[in-house]
Amino acid sequence: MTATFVPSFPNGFLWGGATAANQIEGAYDADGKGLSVQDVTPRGVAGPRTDGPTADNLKLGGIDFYHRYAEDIALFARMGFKVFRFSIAWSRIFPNGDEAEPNESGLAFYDRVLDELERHGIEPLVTISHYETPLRLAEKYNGWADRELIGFYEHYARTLFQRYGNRVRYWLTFNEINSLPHFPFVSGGIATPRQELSDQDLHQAMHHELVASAAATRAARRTNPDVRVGCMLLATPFYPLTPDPRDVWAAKRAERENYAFGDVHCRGRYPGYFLRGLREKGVELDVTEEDAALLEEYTVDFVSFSYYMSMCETATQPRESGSGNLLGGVVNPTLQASEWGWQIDPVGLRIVMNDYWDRWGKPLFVVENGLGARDVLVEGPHGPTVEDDYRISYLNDHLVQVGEAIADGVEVLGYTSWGCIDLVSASTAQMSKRYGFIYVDLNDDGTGTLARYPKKSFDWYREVITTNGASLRT
Ligand code: BGP
Repeated sequence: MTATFVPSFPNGFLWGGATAANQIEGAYDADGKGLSVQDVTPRGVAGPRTDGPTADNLKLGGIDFYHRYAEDIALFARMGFKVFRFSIAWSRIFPNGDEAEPNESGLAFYDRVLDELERHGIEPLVTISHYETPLRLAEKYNGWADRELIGFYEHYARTLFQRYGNRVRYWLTFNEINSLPHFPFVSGGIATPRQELSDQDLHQAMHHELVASAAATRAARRTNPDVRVGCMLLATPFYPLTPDPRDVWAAKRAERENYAFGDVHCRGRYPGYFLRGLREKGVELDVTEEDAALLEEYTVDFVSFSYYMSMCETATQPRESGSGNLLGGVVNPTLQASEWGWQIDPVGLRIVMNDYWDRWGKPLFVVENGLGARDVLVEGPHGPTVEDDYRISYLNDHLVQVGEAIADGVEVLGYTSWGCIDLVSASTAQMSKRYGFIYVDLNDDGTGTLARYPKKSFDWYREVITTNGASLRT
């Protein structure tokens, strides 16, 4: 008989929640902010681009964190958050991206956010670039396709480390860096439409981001040797659809497209399978001696990732494509899916954590995980609330698997649930795709009071944090 598994989280485990500037802040032009690529993609990552901000662009509204951050952080503190992940909007600090001097009002906003976090004893976890390349860099340079972006990003990152380096210990360089090949505009500020983008330019852009990440890591260590810099990957385990070895290989290949980014971040050089792919595509990467030295020397301190779902791959069967978090794949017939078709697979989280740990041996940080669902506001004993048992069950089951991975010997720094307060969806720009412990009264059409209401999961998560995971149901 197998004993019941009891998850045990280490002391000091960083429990918390995650957000991104473009999905929560609003105030798209306040205090000197420039436009970012998000401000012209009102329909989400995969939607069409507009020429400029439009009145019905929800991303411009966010949930008004720009003005309500104190209230929101106080709610996070009530749940007992140890850590809060947010991103800094690059175009608040450098409105065009290529200026020499930063915008002081933009810097001051994040000082205020950090003050508030400090007051509540919440550790900040900052993403330097979360799908928020300044629009000017896309228009003038074609984004990361241009080597010049490395210098602009390094200057931006150094400005952040100099200003906040004593207050922020954990930094992430690029959100879901491996989404670049799938959404080059939002992920890499590349204005050339995906269908017209050459393999050469795409891979060169990838290389520039990886070098920029290493350059930022160097700048961070020089500014304050105590900071920890991590990469951020979109994690999707791929399973073979059948035991046919050709399907097993198809799954491995799909997974390696993602691993390549982590391999460079963690090992400091391009893996052989990736170089073979470049040769076969006729791509000749421009890698300078300085690039190679930077990549080699400044590998990351930890690996962070988002995890929502797994996918299948096949080389032998008809493909039934599943919708998913930016990367496509084949539907797994054994799994249920969310209302948006994302397949729910808690065990996949344990698999990915073990794979990453075995492969790179770096501490992991789960910085995104959660369930996007349509919530219904009901009247509760203490005011409006949401009976979101489905979300509790999703998070519980995934956290149990984090516990399993820890028991397997994986070193894990913390867990930040995605969209800890309802925010605008990255892929669809909907407000009705909600992830939060806190309901925000805002509708897809932009109407609503913006009032905040704790959901049932709010109390559930507070209990999980208070008991350091002991309250989870196995
Ligand atoms: C990730 C992004 C986030 C976030 C999340 C959920 O890809 O890093 O910004 O939004 O997915 O996706 P969505 O908002 O599309 O439901």
